Amino acid sequence: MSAPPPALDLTAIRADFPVLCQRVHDRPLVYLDNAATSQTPSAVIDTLRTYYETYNANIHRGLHVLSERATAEYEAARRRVAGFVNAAHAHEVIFTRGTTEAVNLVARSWGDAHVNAGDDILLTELEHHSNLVPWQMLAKRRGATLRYVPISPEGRIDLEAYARMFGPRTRLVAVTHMSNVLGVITPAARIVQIARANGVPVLLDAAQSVPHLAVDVQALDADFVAFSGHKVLGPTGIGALYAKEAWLEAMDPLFGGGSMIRTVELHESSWAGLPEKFEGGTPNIAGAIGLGAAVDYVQNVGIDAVTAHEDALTERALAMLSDLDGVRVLGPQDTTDRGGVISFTVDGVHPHDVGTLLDADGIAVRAGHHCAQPLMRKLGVAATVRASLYLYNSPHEVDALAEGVARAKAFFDEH
Ligand code: 7TS
Repeated sequence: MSAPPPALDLTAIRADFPVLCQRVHDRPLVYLDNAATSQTPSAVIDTLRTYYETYNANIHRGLHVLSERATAEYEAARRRVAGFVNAAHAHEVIFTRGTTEAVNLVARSWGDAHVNAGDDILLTELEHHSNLVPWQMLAKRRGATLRYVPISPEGRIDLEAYARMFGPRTRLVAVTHMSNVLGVITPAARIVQIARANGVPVLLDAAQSVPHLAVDVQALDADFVAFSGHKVLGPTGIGALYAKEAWLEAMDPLFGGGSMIRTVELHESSWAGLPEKFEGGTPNIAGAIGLGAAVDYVQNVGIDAVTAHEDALTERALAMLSDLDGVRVLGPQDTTDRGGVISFTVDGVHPHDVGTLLDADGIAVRAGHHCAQPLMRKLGVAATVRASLYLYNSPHEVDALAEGVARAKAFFDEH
């Protein structure tokens, strides 16, 4: 067994996040909405500032010093992101606006070429709308059918049912790697193995996993992996699609325009090589470079140490919340194959009211359907309160959450 990862130096880490050092409603901010978006360390803010202050320029075209530097930093960021998820080649990482754009890119560029009338696509009942609606749109365009792998009451994928769902017309499996509602971590490697045995490619929605656990795209052997920069300490408006080189080589681009062509004639064009073929137009240069700095930051802390820290906080939160009368935590009740996304309901109190009362205490959570309406229906709830953790959260903040929820419950019991 390898040695456990070192404990995080929370004081030092928190000092790296200027936004955390503020008061909200005259209380210290307790930021527990990391599944929606994460906060930005000074290293990333400084990287963006340096870009705009010293070498803001368009890439892959200028002959001048600024453009050459911007191009070099942009491509270095691609290598950093590729290294972070252990892609075999940097050009297997396509910068996108985020997970949503990455999934849509595959649904269009890959889906339109491979999915036909009568085919089916396997999804699960756990999916975020971003890994559901693009497939509905594809199915409508092509006359295909979506089929959903069932889940257990705590949100575990039924692997036996999954294995039985493959047929001769199954073209793709698209599945989340970590639920943004229940924190369930899906058995991605096993999911891919079973799909591979059936000759079917797999897209992993890694929006919630890449920020919080080691994701090795080669070990997982996934064909497509989508994630967002803003959930992994990076800027908004930047994310990535990892795809195996052979797929990217074979796929047509989604966006036509500058930078993605080799030659353009009046009536036809030929495409540039990878990765430019999929990055038509001026990309989010600053965002990509900022994302490179963000994954560097996470790597310096150590992703296994981040996971261990969040596991400890999750255990504490599960124990404290389950101890409260009338509070029901959804999803797995321990940290086995579970991340720090904790959805719960409070008897007799609407989740939005819990969220509003917590906000008055300076505690930021999300309440609602979390862009997973089919999952909500499956769980038999209209909405939940959701607290989601990251590397800068402290045990003290988990305590503040539990106290805040207890206060909210008591307030509604009295009124
Ligand atoms: N997939 C999952 C599992 C997600 O959690 C999200 C965002 C997305 C896809 C879409 O990512 P985007 O960056 O393209 O928007 N999830 C959430 C959330 O849970 N609350 O706000 C955004």
